[in-house]
Amino acid sequence: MHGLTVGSGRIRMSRTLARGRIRRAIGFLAAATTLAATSASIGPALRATASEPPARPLTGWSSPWSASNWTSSTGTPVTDVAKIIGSATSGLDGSGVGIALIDTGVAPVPGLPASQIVNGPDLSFDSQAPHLRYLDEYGHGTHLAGIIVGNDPTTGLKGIAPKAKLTSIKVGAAGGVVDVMQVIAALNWVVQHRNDDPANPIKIICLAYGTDAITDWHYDPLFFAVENALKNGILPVVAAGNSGSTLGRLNSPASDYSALLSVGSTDTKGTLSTADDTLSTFQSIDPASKIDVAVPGEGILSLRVPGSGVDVAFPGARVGENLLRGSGSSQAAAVAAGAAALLFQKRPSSDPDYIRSWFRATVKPLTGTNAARVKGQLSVSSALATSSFTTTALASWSDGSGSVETARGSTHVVHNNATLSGTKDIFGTFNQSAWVSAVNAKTSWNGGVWMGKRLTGDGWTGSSWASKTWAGATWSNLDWAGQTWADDAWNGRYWAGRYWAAGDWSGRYWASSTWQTNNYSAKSWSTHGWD
Ligand SMILES: [Ca+2]
Repeated sequence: MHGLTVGSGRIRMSRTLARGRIRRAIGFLAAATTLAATSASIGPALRATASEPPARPLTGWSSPWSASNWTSSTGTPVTDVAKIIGSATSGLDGSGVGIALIDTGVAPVPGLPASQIVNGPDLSFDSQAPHLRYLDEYGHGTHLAGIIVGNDPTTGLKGIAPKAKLTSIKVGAAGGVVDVMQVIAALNWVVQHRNDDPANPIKIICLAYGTDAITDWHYDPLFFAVENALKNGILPVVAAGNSGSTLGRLNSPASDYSALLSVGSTDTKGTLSTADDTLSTFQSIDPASKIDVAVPGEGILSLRVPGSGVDVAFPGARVGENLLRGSGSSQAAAVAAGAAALLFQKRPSSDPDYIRSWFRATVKPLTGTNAARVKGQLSVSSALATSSFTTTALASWSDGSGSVETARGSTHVVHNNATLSGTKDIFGTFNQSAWVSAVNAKTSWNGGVWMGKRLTGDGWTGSSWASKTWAGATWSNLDWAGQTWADDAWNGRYWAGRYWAAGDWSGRYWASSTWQTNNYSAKSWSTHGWD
């Protein structure tokens, strides 16, 4: 079923940890436009209470994180997706290729091999609660990670590029809440650290994030950050959005066509043949430009994070203990990112323009409604059978001087009733011209300090379940409104207050049995076969 369930309404999440019984708050809300042709289905964790301030709509499943639906329709296993895109018999597995996943973090669930996961810096609001650092409370990033590098003998899940090295840069907090400046900081970080692991250099950024901004490509700062990745040998693979024809354009930054591989979602019609596939009805389209490639993105069976926002809100999407059906251009972007890793493995010295042109030149035809809004269906097998094509490169670049506020579109985070807007990052004043110069010089990051403000730890000295971890840090700078993080966001005062209904989430789903004890750490890690 499509067009089902996009959450709109306040996200409130609380969790009481079994250890210490300390309640923490993540007092951020995102406001965004509401999708047309959808109906809200809000799970128990998302109910409003009478004592709350006026609702600020949050469409976290569609924007800024471009997953549209967590459906109860028939699921499509990733192994079938691999057959559909022609990668299953390619003999390629992504070995030697690094992929950066800028998303909501990843959780150590069964089927996500620690050996393939690197926890990069956690730049999200959650990072200030050490027990939440790197983890995926939303359930989005883990789902995408499963599509890319999952390997779960229990369910048969196998990612598109199971031997790629996936670096998670967490920017989305509980509920997916994130500001565009955190995404920009993450893009900057990836560029500066793309070669930290010489055996697995980062060649791809999977970005399933987008705003409804109306951009000017000459100046847009998010485009500038994306293009800087391209300039440094990294292919941005970006979800085109799930707004159908409502916006009349793709999400930003997918709308930066020439700089990246934009990805749309198809409905497979439940068959392995691509002949009957059509563009998903939720897929954002641009009447004046074509999305680069489309791949299956509906009802994709990937890893579930028990107790996460998505899992709690859409119990009907669960399949067994380990899997969840997810639909959206997010899932499609993850498929395409995995496919790109296979081509980089095939030709390791390729630059991103070459890989993008290779995909564009070898798409298979798509038919049906709005098929003309896409160049065609991505095909790894067609690409591998083709050696002659024209490589096109980006000719004109954003200078990064455009409005930060415009880049946010209608999505804003709110902390203690203070909206983050204008030329500010989460710590306040942002020197944009200095930033442009620093990005060009690859000096915007110095250790854990971005543009003079400490966002995270200083290097690969942290610890987590993953194979390698970037250290965390406590924020000492004030927020954009001059409020301290410690007093207002992370202690019990805020959590138990009017914004949050403590009982909804913490006891039942997160703390008592799901998170820290049975399902994850203990049972999963010790008994399941990790690749
Ligand atoms: Ca089909």
